[in-house]
Amino acid sequence: MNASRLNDEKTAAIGDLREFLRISEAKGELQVIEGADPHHEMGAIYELSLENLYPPVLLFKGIKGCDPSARVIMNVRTSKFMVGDLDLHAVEEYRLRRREGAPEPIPPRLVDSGPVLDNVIEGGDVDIYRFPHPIWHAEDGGPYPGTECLVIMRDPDSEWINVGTYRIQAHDSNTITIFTEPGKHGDVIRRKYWARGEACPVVVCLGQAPVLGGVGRVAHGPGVCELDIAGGQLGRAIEVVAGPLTGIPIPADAEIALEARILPPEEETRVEGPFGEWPGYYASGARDEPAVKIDVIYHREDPIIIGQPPVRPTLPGRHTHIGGAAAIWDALDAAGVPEIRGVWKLAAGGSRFINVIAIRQLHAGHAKMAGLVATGCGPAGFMGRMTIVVDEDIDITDSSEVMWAMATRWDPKTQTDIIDGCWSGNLDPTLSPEKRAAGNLTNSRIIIYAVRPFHWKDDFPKVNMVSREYAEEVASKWKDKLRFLQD
Ligand SMILES: Cc1cc2nc3c(=O)[nH]c(=O)nc-3n(C[C@H](O)[C@H](O)[C@H](O)COP(=O)(O)O)c2cc1C
Ligand SMILES: [Mn+2]
Repeated sequence: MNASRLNDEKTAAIGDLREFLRISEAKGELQVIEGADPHHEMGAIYELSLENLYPPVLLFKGIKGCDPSARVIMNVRTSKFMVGDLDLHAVEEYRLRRREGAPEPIPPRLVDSGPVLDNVIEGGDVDIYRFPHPIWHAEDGGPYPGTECLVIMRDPDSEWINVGTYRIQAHDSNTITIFTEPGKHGDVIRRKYWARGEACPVVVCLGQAPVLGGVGRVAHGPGVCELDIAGGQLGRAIEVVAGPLTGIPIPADAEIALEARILPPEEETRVEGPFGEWPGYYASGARDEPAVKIDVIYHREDPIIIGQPPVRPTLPGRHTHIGGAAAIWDALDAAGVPEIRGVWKLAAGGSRFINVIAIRQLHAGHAKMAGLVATGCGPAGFMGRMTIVVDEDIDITDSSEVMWAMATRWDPKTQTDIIDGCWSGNLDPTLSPEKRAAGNLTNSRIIIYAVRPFHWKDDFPKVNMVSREYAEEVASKWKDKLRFLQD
């Protein structure tokens, strides 16, 4: 298969959920599961699937206790044909695409109708429980129909439409909560309505083209409409219908869309959480969050909800964040730190906690420049924990090599910086109850300089290992005779 064919196929898959499903099946990457229990069992099957680096796309059908036509699709963004290789080369390719410039945004195209409007449920018939609403993890405080969902809002002061992914918990037939961390765009916008004494109109989609989940999770600037970014990525406008009640654009091929109101918190709240989160804990606990009232539900025939609940980052199928590593590398370059040879996020740290920087040291203090910038720059600023700086001979995509560098080149007393008062969030498990209560969402960071100290690096003991070149030479000479060299 040539590259352009692959690109066409990937574009088709990210632009349309049902096309994604068809292509996954054709490629043998689809696993259909019938009769699973939405109460913990679906979550457990999902977690088991993530024991594979490239888990299959899961399609749950005939879900216990649900309408037989309802379906849940999982692993939309982690299948092999969507992801490709996960290595330093992928980080470099990502940076190259960033340098070539993001595709020009294409605003959505308003159309009169679309499959999302095929079924309309309103008034007393509104019932979110008609659709699958799994309880994903054992300690979750309730069902979460919205994980990789879209929360679409209109800024009351401008024409800005924002699309963000924030988790959705169901509380009763027409009440949900939307957990939006302070400062996220959805939070900024809802506060503006509340300040005027109004509820905040909102559209929630529970199943949509994969490209939309892709842009909903990324922080674009305020005023930027994520639908335009998605259009740019696809090379065509996203088709939207105007929400009949709110006027907010709804992707015309969304599987399920809710038109709803986020009530001011003084009017009505519900206890949100706990929820199993991506660092691997239930850290944000249970809090009061504003109640969200559903006025109308629209859905396609046989709707498909996307499920993407968080799981512990130690599972192989929880991929490292290639784009995040690329963004830190770009920030190091922009700050003028020379000779960066690689940036990687160790999988166990999820997308945030452990960043590793490989440098070729040029002068005394060079490793420190790299460590300080990589810790304080924008893409690493939120919820970091460790920055590990290593020499360029370390394969930073291999945790065991990084640990070896720490074990053998790092003197904890003299090659460490600890910095306090850094930006953290509710999901950080190390925040004490006292800090949470005081609203002090900050943590400390460690910078580990696991490099040969510059001023005596030439006297540092030599590495005891056969060189790659000599190993390959010997291997090719002995391959025919030695079975262990033949695989
Ligand atoms: C599956 C998934 C679930 C997420 N859940 C939440 C959430 O519950 N609350 C939140 O504030 N951010 C959540 N995020 C992160 C936001 O989507 C991300 O910060 C995004 O930039 C928000 O959009 P905004 O920048 O327009 O506010 C989640 C991301 C993903 C991929
Ligand atoms: Mn935004």
